[in-house]
Amino acid sequence: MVDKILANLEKSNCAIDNTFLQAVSEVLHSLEPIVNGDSRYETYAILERLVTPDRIIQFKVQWVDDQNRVQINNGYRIQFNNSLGPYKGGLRFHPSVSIGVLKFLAFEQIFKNSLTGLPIGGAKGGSDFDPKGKSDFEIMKFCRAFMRELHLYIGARIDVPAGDIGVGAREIGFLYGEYKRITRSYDGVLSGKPYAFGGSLLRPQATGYGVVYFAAELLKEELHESLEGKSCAVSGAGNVAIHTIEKLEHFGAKVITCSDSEGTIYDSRGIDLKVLKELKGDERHASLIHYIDAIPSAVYIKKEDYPQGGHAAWSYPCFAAFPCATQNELSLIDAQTLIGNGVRAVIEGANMPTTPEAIDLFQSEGVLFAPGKAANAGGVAVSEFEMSQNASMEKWDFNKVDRKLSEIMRHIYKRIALTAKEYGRERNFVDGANIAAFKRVAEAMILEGV
Ligand code: NDP
Ligand code: 2IT
Repeated sequence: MVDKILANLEKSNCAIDNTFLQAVSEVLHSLEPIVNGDSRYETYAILERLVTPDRIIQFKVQWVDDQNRVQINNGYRIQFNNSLGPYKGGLRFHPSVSIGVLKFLAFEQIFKNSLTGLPIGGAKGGSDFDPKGKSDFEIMKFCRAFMRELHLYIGARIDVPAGDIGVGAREIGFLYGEYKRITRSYDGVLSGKPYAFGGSLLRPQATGYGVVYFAAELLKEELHESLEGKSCAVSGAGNVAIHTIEKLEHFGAKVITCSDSEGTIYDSRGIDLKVLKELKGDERHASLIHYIDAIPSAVYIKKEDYPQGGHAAWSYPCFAAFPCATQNELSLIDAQTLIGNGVRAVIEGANMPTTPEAIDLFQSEGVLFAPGKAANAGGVAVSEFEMSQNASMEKWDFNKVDRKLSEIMRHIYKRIALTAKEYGRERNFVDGANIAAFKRVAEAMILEGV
């Protein structure tokens, strides 16, 4: 008993996590050419202020499982920067969640949200709660307990959480229900809500569809190519991966891989979305191994059967790769394999899925590389559309949201490509994204004073 408690404490208190430093280091290196040319950034200590969260909120989440056992989890919300608008960013429910991971995600969110051009600041939150294997009632009880604490810190003009890994419309529905019970306020304080009570059409699809709108623009402008008939590799099998695959298929591409935390599917005929959605849609957690029950010609590669340091999703020849699962899932070894197989573009659907060494290699080998903070910004953009609809008590139709989403994604591509060029970093979309996003946030921070 004591050992179990100590082991849990060790996990939540000693977790060494370098993802925040990884994210900050990439951004600061990108910013060198701009910060050296403008003394205001030093005068106003913009970089130091930008890498320090406004506040880190941690709370205890107590709930009772289906066997009437008391369960305790850690809950967090990191409000990083609200210079451009209310804090905005998802909630992640996954056993790997720690302050370090959420700091990296909240930091990235500042830049992503800035690139959308919309009035939203950066935040992230979540819990080390593991939704896998939990009943609907357990998920509901956990979400209600989580909101009992979180409601103290959020508000439609203060901080608007949404989904991320392990949090979809079902969880957001339970969270919003509890928020309304406590506050009696129907103000749309979360985005990604079910359509029945304030959700926006297209929010479930928005991140994945946006990734593909971005990719189509990038390929057209940089390579004079389209996605039609191209083989694409995708990792993940959750919200972002499923809708990336769906839109790639709409555009005539053939998606040959997808994966979950246990293994990878390779389907040379193209991933069957209906089968995939039955296993993994709407926060379902069945193992991908069952894909081959429905499609026996597909191949399943168990994670432990693939060589250390590599990921099977990246081991097949493809024109473009879309990492859509989690951070640091595409390593240097994977980059070497993809390049050896002739990949032309890598477009990130997940947040920071590519390691720094892999990014360097793609860039030096002339592979187009689009960072998640630009390519996956469609999700948060449609979240902001949901905030607008809630504020004005309107409902926009599907085509209106889709048109606005695709405009934003094309605009983000143009803005980062132009910025990269302007600073002598042509085709370096990492530097282009970081510089363009930074300029907007930094101006706001200067104007609002210290
Ligand atoms: P989901 O929970 O819907 O799906 C996550 C997928 O990734 C699952 O297939 C899961 O496998 C797999 N996965 C999660 N963690 C790991 C891990 N540690 N190792 C291997 N596989 C893992 O999450 P989303 O699709 O919403 O999020 C995916 C990525 O996209 C994340 O990086 C998220 O931050 C980012 N993102 C999400 C947005 C959104 O709107 N939802 C917006 C922008 C970015 P399994 O099924 O086995 O758990
Ligand atoms: O990483 C992300 O951009 C998200 N998880 C979505 C954030 C949002 O507020 O919609």
